[in-house]
Amino acid sequence: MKLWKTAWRFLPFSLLLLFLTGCLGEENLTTLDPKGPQSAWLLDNMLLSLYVMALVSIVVFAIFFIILAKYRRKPGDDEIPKQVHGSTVLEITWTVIPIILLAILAVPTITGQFMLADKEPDPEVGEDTVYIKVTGHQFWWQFDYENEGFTAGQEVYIPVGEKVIFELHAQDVLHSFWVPALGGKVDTVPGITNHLWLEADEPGTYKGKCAELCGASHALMDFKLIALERPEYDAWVASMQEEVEAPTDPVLAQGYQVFEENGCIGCHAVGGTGSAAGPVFTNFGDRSVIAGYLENDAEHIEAWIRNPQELKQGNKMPAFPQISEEDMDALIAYLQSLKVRE
Ligand code: HEC
Ligand SMILES: [Cu+2]
Repeated sequence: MKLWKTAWRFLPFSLLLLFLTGCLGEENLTTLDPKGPQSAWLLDNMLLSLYVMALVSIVVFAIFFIILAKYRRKPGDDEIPKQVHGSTVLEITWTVIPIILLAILAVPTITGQFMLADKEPDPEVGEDTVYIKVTGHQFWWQFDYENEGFTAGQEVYIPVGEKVIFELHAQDVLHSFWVPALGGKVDTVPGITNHLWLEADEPGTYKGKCAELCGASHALMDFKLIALERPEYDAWVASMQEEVEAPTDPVLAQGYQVFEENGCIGCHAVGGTGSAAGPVFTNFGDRSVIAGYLENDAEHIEAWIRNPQELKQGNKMPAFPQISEEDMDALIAYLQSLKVRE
């Protein structure tokens, strides 16, 4: 009876867990539907251990219940049954079986570790292998394409079907770079360079998350990984490399002026290289979300600029409540005009 009482107490938690599993399906944020060789390997390896564990449990519990039923003490049983303590056959059997099971788990796990940690260029792509320097900031992501000479923010683009190598850094505190549909998570650590490679089997937008508690807005430190076919990817790179000219349209020109006069440009570079204190805006208009999670529309951009702390506690952007309505509209139009894709 006591056991049932305890079990009841856990019911709300179990239901809560069941409810939370709903979050896993959101926007590719699941490890159970792999979209690349890394994540496919991780899932296979996880299932292998699950099967081995299930097999062990089934066999052990079956023997347990059989023995419980068959050798139960019955009325009239006065003698102690035959004792098997010290049986060589049994001892050898239950030592050898686990060794075999562990070997079944160890061989693929160890070879897999080398495969996952490999940071050699893609053998088929060779010199064209894409290297991306990732920097985690409280609470946004910077992506430097150093060989190509430009920087992107919040959204990282890669070519499909190629091993892409990420060099991981952190600007301030520990973060963790994680694109569940494509691979495992690797921490970004201040002062230490970590590596990770990912490959996407099909074009698409994959959601990424910071997976290391890094401050008040850790939960909102999301990003997107966008995988494009090689020609499209090359076109994207070429547009990111282009010089960005000051706009000539009067409204956009006004917006650009507001952008300069308020010092936005000091933290948000447009075109060119070099890291800035905030996300680069060269392709701001292409982003599906801003600040990691807000829809990229006029309403949210304005709310963000006027009071970023309310939307993302503890982030490093100051508030600009003083910008006039007219200037704000021009500023937003200017930001939305910054596009490199159709
Ligand atoms: C002191 C540096 C700084 C200044 C000045 C600054 N920002 Fe920011 N801004 C940031 C940082 C840091 C973030 C990233 C916040 C986060 O997501 O944690 C950001 C994020 C943003 C975003 C969301 C970007 C995205 O790609 O997700 C917008 C839009 C933005 N800023 C607009 C502006 C505008 C417009 C101005 C000028 C009126 C401005 N910022 C001035 C630092 C700054
Ligand atoms: Cu983080």
